[in-house]
Amino acid sequence: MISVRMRAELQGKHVSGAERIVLKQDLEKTVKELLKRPKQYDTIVLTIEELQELERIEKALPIYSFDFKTVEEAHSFAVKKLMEEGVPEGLAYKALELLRRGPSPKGGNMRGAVLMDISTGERLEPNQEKGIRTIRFDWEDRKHIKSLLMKRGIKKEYRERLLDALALATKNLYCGVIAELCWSDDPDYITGYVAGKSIGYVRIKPMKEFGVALGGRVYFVRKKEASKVIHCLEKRAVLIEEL
Ligand code: PML
Repeated sequence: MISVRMRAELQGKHVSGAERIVLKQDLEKTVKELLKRPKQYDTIVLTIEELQELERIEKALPIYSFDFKTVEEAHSFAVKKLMEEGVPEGLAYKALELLRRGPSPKGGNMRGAVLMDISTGERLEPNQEKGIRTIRFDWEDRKHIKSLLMKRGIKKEYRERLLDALALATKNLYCGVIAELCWSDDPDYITGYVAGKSIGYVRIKPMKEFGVALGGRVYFVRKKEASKVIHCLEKRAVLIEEL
């Protein structure tokens, strides 16, 4: 199988990214499809690599969706859910605040995720501007999963993102992340999520106001497991079989 990854930039800023794990015979079709994703860019970087090993995850996290009237209510709910996974309340708020302000030490977004020690809140990513990127993951049969999402009533405008974010969150937990908080940096997309083994993939809207271009991901991990988790997130290739 082949891993195909695309990332696009505009004036040095990350604007779009996507990836697939496909059969060699589908490579050309996949590259064409990924090249259509960024709306605006001045640079696209494509990485194509043959995978030596591939692991399989039988089932994705279960999906739940919750809508709230205000960002404050949505955030309180996210904190409650993170606490169910063992994240201390203060650290859940710290993570929300990081994404609200922009998690990069320079301010603004990071390309990768923040890795936070679940006991102390210490940031564990070796490079705080780059963060940790979860890569090398996909669905075994993307089309099939997409049609299942449609049957479950997920609207078209959400399907593609949900597909990508659910696969990513599923790989994260498989690699030893205990809980995750995420919302998009796309100013037009205000649904975010929290995820964990017992809470599942919990979609929450609105995690921010429309027009806000700040967002990102925080992964809560145990410090002693951080390097093993990072290795898994960045190196091990996984395909997810079922929804
Ligand atoms: C969803 O479940 O609707 C996806 C939420 C997170 C999207 C994150 C992103 O696209 O950057």
